[in-house]
Amino acid sequence: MRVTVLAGGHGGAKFLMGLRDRPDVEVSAVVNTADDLVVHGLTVCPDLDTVMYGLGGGLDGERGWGRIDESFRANEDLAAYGMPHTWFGLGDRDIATHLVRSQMLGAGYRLTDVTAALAERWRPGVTILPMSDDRVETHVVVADEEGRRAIHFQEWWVRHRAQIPATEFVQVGADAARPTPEVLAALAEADVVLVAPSNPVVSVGAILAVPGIREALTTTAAPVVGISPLIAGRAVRGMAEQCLAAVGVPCSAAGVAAHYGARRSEGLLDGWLVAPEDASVLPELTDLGIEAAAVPLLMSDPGDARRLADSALAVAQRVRG
Ligand code: FO1
Repeated sequence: MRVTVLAGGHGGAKFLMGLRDRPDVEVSAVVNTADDLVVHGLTVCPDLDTVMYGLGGGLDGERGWGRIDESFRANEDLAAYGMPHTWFGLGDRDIATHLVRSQMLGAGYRLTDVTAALAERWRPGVTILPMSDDRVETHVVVADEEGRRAIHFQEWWVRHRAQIPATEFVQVGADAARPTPEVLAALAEADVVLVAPSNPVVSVGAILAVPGIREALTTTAAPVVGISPLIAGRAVRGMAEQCLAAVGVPCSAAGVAAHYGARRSEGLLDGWLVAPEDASVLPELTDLGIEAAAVPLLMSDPGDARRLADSALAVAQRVRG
């Protein structure tokens, strides 16, 4: 069974680990690249790397990003030289990934091909597909005593810990970006499409902002089933709550489902998984035309992730009828 997953960083990687281990499933992950940034002349792709390291066994599970057994000596010296942006901590091992990627991009390789080359080493067990080979960057419009301005998502998230209220998220470059042929094929040929429990605004939202992807999702014959990134109104990790508040989407499992919309009303979803704590919203989802189930969503270990993947595929089966 061919399964295509829309995924961001840490939540996406954990969910993909559960799915990958099913022997009957061949997985393609369409991964958000709008968190990407160029720093010290290197192209850094946080979500691609989190998925690659996570599935390849190189991720620092504590931090949820970057490499295990990491050091930050180079970053310390960059700071000693007074270089800007050292608030974005580049690990010494992680820098090797960015050097390989930046050299290949500079030689003219597409990000899709660079990602495949890096994955040769990590053997993630899924095909990792950047949502686009074109540059798309999430910038956050903030307003504080310095006035109203747009800053890169990473500056908002890492430097300011999302503490400056965001009024808008803009995917700079999205209008001119195209989905890769590999992404369009993965969406068209999928038997099932799953939306991982990733940030609905800056991860899944960024993927949907690439012209052509939303259309591919509404026209695919595959059932589209998502997993709520919120449990009882709280994000498991990351900044989904701050992002949803900024775009006026209710911070709830039902709110995110309604935000994505039901396939029957030009939206995305055929199915939606919520946590048992949110089982009370199931009738509301049914009214929206979304097949829903309440199952444990926390992925504390690979067994949890596998059970969640099985539940998502079971809902897809129900949708297919
Ligand atoms: N997150 C942090 O909170 N602090 C950092 O210094 C940091 C550095 C970093 C370097 C490479 C990378 O791939 C990710 C990094 N992240 C850091 C995480 C990053 O902000 C997130 O992975 C996503 O962009 C948001 O999900």
